[in-house]
Amino acid sequence: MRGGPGPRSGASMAEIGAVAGGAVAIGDGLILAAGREEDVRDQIAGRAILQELDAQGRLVTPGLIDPHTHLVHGGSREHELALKLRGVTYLEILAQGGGILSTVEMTRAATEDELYVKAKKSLDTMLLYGATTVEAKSGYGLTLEDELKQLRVAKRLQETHAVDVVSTFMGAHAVPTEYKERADAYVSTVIDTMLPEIKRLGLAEFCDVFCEHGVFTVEQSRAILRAARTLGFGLKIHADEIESMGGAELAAELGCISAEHLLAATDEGLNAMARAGVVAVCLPATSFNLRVANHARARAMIEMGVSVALSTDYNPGSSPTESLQLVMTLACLHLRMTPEEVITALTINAAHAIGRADQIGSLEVGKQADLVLYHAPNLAYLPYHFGINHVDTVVKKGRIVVTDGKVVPF
Ligand code: IZC
Ligand code: ZN
Repeated sequence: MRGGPGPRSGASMAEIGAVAGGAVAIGDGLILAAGREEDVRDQIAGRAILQELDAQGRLVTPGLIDPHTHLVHGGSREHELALKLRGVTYLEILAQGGGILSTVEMTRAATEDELYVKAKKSLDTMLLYGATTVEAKSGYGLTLEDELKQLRVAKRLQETHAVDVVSTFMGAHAVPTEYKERADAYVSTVIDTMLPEIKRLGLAEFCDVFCEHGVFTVEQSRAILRAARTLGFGLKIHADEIESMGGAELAAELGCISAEHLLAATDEGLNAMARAGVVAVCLPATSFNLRVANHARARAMIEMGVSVALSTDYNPGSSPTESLQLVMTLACLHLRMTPEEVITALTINAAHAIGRADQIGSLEVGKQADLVLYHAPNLAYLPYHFGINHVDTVVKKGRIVVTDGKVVPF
């Protein structure tokens, strides 16, 4: 699969460059050659081969990329299931002080080590299901110290885990209880205190905001993201998930690298995103789990020229799953994406959504040797045979990190 200069959109999302009888040669953690086996062998003729892994004709893809997760958090929220079945909505639970705010309480109460152990377990699961790079947001601390605690855990995971962790500051995830009815004052704290300190410590590459009715307005989101941009953060935005409020338009206006959810985005907003090159990160496991009637309009997005990526949105509330393979199935069935579009969305387009397309997301010479080998004969088999794990082997930076479906200690 070729990366090209920008994220894939339109018909090119389905052009994956699959090679039957392909091979990949790896050296120093990077791809030396990729393509038909005879050609690859020709290109590396004369070099010593230290190890060969025979895929036996089965499916190999680039390492999957999960560009939107709330990886580091305390506790869980299974009690919300009964509320949901009684018809209480996600935003109603939040307005009652539950939802994100209950995870904030559990995250504040947890030690850094406890958060690390819990997040590491999830990261192991993500890896077992084929993810080799994962974005991780803060946003369950909502004080400088508690946000730093989450971000330090993400940094420690990046240093100690085979999966690469890309860090995003999301102090504007909810208005904390102590700022109830004083959202503007909290926005000022995020801008004046949190963003500069996180920048100074180099603990996050991106800044994200939950722009939604009852959470942060378009004006508040704009103020935070502009301040973040001035400090040099890349920008992301949870936009138009539940109600249409101009989040997609704002993402285009500010030149965000990605906009997330977008179920209620307008045609004008999506067209503006296409023109501005903002990647749409669709999260079908979330709409499935929230039991909402509509899903992100991925087909319309692709036709409009918006580059679509996919992600788990792994979090303890709206999407408690680490499985990108489940996301593949839901993207086909609910978003009506083809398996080819889905793999593009989880590799090269996901890489663009986190600013890593020069290093990962395709099997091209010079990129990191991140690969997944599946117990599957072809690509369509993955979303088709759903609810189980097809991964056999994962290679990260040229090293075997999952073998026989088990994590190899780092
Ligand atoms: O904990 O509910 N949507 N943030 C925005 C979330 C879901 C995470 C959560
Ligand atoms: Zn999210």
